[in-house]
Amino acid sequence: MTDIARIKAALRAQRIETPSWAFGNSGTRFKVFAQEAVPRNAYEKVDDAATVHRFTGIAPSVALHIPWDHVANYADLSKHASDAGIRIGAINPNVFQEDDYRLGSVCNPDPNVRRKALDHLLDCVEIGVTTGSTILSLWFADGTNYPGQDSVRARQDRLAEALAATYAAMPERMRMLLEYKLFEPSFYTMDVPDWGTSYLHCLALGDRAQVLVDTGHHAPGTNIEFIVALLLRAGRLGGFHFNSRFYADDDLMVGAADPFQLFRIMHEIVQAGALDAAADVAFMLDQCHNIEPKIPAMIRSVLNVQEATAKALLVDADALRAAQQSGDVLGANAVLMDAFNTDVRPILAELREEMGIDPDPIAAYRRSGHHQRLVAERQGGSQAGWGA
Ligand code: LRH
Ligand code: MN
Repeated sequence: MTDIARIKAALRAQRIETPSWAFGNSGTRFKVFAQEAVPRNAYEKVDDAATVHRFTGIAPSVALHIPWDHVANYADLSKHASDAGIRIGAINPNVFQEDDYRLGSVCNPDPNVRRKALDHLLDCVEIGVTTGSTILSLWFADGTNYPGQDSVRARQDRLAEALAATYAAMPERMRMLLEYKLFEPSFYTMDVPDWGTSYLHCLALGDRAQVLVDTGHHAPGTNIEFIVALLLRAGRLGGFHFNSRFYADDDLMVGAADPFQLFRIMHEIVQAGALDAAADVAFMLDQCHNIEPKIPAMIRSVLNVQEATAKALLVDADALRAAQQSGDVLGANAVLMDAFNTDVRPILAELREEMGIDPDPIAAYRRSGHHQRLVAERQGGSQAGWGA
C-alpha cells in the first residue's frame, strides 16, 4: 500500500464524537447569547450531530449530558439517532448544577448529598445500558475554595468510594473515563485536578477505568502531548475532550488557538498506533460556541482534528527514528516540521470525494440552506442551553 493509500485508509477510519451540549446556547457568567435555529431538545441536538456527520463523514456518534439531554424514552432517542445515521456515544452525568452540590457532589461532607450524587451516576449507567453506550464519562466540579475548608484526604476517600460503587454497577462492555481539571468552578482545590489524580483512581478501580484528557484543563504551558504519551504507555488513555484555549477553559474550537499543539498530540497518538480503533481511544469534542453558529463551528472543528491527524500521519517515521537515534536534533525536528508544514487540504478533498461527500464541507453546508431551514422549523419552544 502506498503511503497516501495508507494515510487515506487511516483517515477514512477516523471517528470523532460530537457533544450534544455544543449545539445548545452557551456562554460565560457574563452572558449566554441566544442564537437562531438552536435545538430545543435532545432529539434536535441529535439531528444537528447527524448533520455534522453528513458533511464530514467521520462524526458518527454524539455524547449526551444528563439531565441536559433528559428524555422520557432513551431507547427511542437511540433509535432516532440510528435513523439519522449516527449513534449515542458517551454518557456524561451532571452533578454540578444543583444547590445541594454547593460543597461538592460525591466528595460532599454530607452523606445524603453523596448518596444523591451516586444515585445520579448509577442512573446514568442505566441510561448507557439503554442507549448501547460503552463510555460513562465522569467530570466532577467538586473541590474547595479556601484552605482548611475541608480535608483533602477525606474528600479523596469519598471520591474513591463513589467511583468504586459506580464501577461495580457498570456492565462489562462499559468503561469509565475520569476527567481532570486544574481549576473552575473550584478555585483552591479540585478533587480531580490533574492526570495523576485521575490515573491513581483508575488504577485503584480496574482496567475499565481510564483517564480523559480535556485539552482545556491544564495550567498554561503544560506539555499535554507528554501526558498523552505517558498515559498511552501506561495503557490508560481513555480519550479526549478536544477544544482549544488562549487562557483558561475557553472551550474554543479545537485547533483554533494552537493548531501546532493539536498536531503534536496527534503525532503522539499516531506514533503509538493509537489511531487504530483497536486502541479504543475516544476522540471526543467538548466545546461551547458562545458567539459563532454552532453546526458550522462543529464541522470546522472535526476538520481541524482531521487535518492535524493527516499531518501526523505524514511524519516520516523511519527518518525521524534515524535522526533521533543519531542525535541529529535539528534533523529530527525538521522531519516533524515538514509534516506540520505540509498542506494536507488537497489529500483531504480527494479523500472526501472518494467517501462520496463534498470536498469542502463548510462551503457545502453554506450552500445547502440547512441553516435557513432550521430557522424556519425551530420557531417557538425554549432553546436548549446549559441552564446554569
Ligand atoms: C468541564 C467540562 C466537562 C463537562 C463540561 C461540559 O469543564 O469540560 O467535560 O461535563 O465541560
Ligand atoms: Mn470536558
